[in-house]
Amino acid sequence: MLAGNAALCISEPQENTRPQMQASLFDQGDHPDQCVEHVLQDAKLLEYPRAFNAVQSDALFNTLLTEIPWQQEYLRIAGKLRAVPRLQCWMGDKASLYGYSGVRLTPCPWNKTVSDIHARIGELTGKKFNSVLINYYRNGQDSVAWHADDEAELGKAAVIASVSLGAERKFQLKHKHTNPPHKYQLQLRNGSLLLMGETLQQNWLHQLPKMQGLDQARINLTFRNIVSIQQD
Ligand SMILES: O=C(O)CCC(=O)C(=O)O
Ligand SMILES: [Mn+2]
Repeated sequence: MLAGNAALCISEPQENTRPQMQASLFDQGDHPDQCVEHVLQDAKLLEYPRAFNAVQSDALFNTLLTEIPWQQEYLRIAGKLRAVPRLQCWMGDKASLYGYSGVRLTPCPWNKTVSDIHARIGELTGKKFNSVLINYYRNGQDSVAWHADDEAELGKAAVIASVSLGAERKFQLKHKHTNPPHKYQLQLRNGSLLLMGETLQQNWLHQLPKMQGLDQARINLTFRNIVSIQQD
């Protein structure tokens, strides 16, 4: 069962967070600040379909592919080490240690390209983040299983901004507390930004399923705010 639908709203750019240099770099194309609301039970989910235009998105994808120090993480499942089905990099402020499912991630320092993407997201949403998990899906065999980003480090009402570059993939959501669970699905397109609001992680799970036959790659950046920063 599908729960929810998309309604159109045009957002105003956040003038106070718009640096001049970023404006000239990113303000191109039709309605680059357009915002769509996906109406979901118990959660806010906004999409900026053209946060980056095609030329910008392709350039960002190619730059990140070579610049990011991609890591292969492993999970211990039933006593066996299994490779996480994607490559990753945790980037952010020095003290923003983060982990999930037993994997501990130490941040690498902000890189210029990622900082530019961060600035564009601030311009669109008015929000700031102190870290980002970057995922590299090499092809349709790479994926993320059902989960919620509800780790204690993210606080009780985590807002997460998720940028998609490269191959288009399906994003699925499943309500945690309805039976049978309400489900929702959308396409994550090249250059789009998805803003997962305060109550989404508490009430919904999400996944990026495998996609048979896809041989193109995708990079995803989920900007997060670590609230329980560890002191040196
Ligand atoms: O790749 C995506 O769009 C989602 C990634 C994700 O959910 C995560 O890294 O927590
Ligand atoms: Mn997630």
